[in-house]
Amino acid sequence: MIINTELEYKGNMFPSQIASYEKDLDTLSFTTENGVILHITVVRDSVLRFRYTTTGIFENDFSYAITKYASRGYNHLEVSEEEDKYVITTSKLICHVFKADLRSAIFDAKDNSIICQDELGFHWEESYEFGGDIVKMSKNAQEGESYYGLGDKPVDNNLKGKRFENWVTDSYAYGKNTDPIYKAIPFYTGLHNKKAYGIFFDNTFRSFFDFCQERRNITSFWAQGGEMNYYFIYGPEMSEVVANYTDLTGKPHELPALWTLGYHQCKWSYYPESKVKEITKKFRDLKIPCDAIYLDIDYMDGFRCFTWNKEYFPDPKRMVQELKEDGFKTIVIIDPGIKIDHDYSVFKEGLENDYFCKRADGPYMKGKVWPGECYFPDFTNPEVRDWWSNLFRELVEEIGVKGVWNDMNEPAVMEVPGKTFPYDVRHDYEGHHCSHRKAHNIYGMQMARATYQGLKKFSYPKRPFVITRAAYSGTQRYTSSWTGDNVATWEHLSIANLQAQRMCMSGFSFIGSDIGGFAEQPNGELYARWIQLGVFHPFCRTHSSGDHGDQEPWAFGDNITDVVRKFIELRYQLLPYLYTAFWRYAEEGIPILKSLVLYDQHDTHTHYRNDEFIFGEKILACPINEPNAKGRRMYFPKGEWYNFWTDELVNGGQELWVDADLDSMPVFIKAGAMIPKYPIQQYVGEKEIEELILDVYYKEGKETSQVYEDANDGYDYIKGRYSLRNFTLTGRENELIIQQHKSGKYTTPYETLKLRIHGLPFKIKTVKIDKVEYSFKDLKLNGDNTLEVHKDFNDLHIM
Ligand code: MIG
Repeated sequence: MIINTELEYKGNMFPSQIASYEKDLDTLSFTTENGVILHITVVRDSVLRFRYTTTGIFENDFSYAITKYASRGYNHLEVSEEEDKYVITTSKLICHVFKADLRSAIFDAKDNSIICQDELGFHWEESYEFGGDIVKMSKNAQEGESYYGLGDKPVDNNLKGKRFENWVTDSYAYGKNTDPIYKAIPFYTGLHNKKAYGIFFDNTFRSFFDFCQERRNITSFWAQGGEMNYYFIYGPEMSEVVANYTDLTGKPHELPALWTLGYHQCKWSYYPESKVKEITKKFRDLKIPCDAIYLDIDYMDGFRCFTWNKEYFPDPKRMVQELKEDGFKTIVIIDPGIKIDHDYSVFKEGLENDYFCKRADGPYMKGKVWPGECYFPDFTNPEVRDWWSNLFRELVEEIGVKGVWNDMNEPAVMEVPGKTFPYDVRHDYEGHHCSHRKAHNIYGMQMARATYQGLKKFSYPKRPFVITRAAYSGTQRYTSSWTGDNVATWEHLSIANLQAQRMCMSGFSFIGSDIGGFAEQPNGELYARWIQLGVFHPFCRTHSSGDHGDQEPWAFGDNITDVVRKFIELRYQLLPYLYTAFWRYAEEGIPILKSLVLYDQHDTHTHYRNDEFIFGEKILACPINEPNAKGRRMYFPKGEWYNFWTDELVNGGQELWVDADLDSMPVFIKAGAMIPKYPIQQYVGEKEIEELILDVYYKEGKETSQVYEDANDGYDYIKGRYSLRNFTLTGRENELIIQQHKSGKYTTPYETLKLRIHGLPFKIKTVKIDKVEYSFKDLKLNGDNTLEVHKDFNDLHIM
């Protein structure tokens, strides 16, 4: 715990006896004799908000994290008073609030089992240096409890036994267990007795979580200022906890354009224009699919944002247009630091309008970044965000740039202790003026938000695309993200896997790592293994610092190029599958990657697994994390799984060896799944899709699958112009039934579904499509059980 060593030491203070209780609609208010107030708001039957003040009044209620679209409302709320406590009952939860000391305990309303219980509960320490309180909470860990989440922490999935800090930090070449790094997502899921709940501590000050490290049976969290303000989210399924957290903090405001789910190539830096063209041409010559090419800071004139180095890029508009004709979308980097230069229009505008951050006593916040000495826009001011968003007009509307990459937005400052702004810097914070202590963790989020606003405006009627390095809870509404400056080592390959899974279980699914590693150079084997993992991440981009050598798919010899091509091609084939998973995420908050614990928390074997994960709903993947491997052991969750490469059927609930030479990787398909595929394209939209392939994996029993499609970009889907196919597969000993229920007003360009049936245990004799029977002879059936059916069929019986 934090000990206040400044001045007078008063130590921890605690709420005393409850003196009064009031109920105002959905909010219950408890006041103690020593003036502490607790507000419990019933957000939903399974979501309670706890908010404490020690001063008798609450500050303005404002949060950057909580979305205005969050669902609210409950079915049942009852409060009763007993001798020693108040009892709050919803349809999902029972919450006790003890009269003696304001502590609380939460139970499952179904079976009265304990879910989460205060130990000391809320307590605080006065902050002599800054005013206000250091706010603290401690809870009892339940027997066998495990913990998950917290954003981008580069640690094993289960957080038990560790302590963490949330303070957004530029962390070049971080390693396993480095903490904190780029993101602050103060949300975790606790799991015990097969039941999961979540806690989102919505406090943007520097905060800490201790999962039974300091004391074996105690979990605590605290922050250096602000309010004790947290949401308790009940499952009991972990997937529900994550979905409810994502509902609170927001789903992506729109689906990403399909091309953004293709492969991206990046380096620090590709310049001049001829180099960019050489790279893009090579992709097409070698037939390696690629949709996006990146320009890092060297495209600018002296690192001035929104300018071009005309020597390297004499005619950006022409170049971007030519790249576009070849299927490449151009993405450029934009940093927050604005060069102090009185001849530079962005600087002048910022200065004239008073848009830059200032120190406590008035001078501008001056810091050194790539352009030299800079000032920094205060993105927590809505007027500044508007201004910033309009700066993208030329880049996006005129020049045709399709995406913007926000870097250094922690904010990173060079050559100073702490590598960021000092605490005293002032921020608008939507009119709730504050210091950098409070605004630091959301600065990058607000920059990405302002960028998003610009991209959205000027890309219209197409969808915006933004990438950010720094993030706080809720940033997923506006942007994708990458995991920052990793290193080309085998350990970092497994860190990338952990970080992507962890971000997904923290509500932020549009995530990927710098494939191959940013710092240093991978050998061909490491690069190939990393590509294999990367094609199963929602955001798929190779990036490197460049000064250690080339890192393009062809940089490691023909053998490696072939492996890389094979896996990027697989990514493009799986695009409708990934897009469907993204739609599920954007609609319902279901993470795109599911760690095994999130997939099946009832199987305790999953609680400590790190490497295996589910991609979308039906694909089990596990990277090879070691050099010279011919395969590996991995755990299979319960159920039946088909080896993707051989169709061999594996029974789950056990650990098994899987062969995987360098050109392969352990990938399995859940029995009963129907996996949609497109043909291989060199970029999204290269080909008209003439048929949808559905790989159908036989199972005895029932399984449902979905395929979501739309125009791949634009906003028509919001008006109902999408196509959703809901399939139910039912397998019996000598019959396979597939039913389709279709919804949405989008007409897909193809007419045919090509079903390729795997693992069918019988020989096909007859097929009935919508009650019409076809004998074996009439069918366009070839030896491998491939069947072409009209896309609108309702009911298919294979006998
Ligand atoms: O101080 O723009 O994480 O992806 O290539 C380094 C140069 C600044 C850090 C980013 C990295 C990017 C690099 N940037």
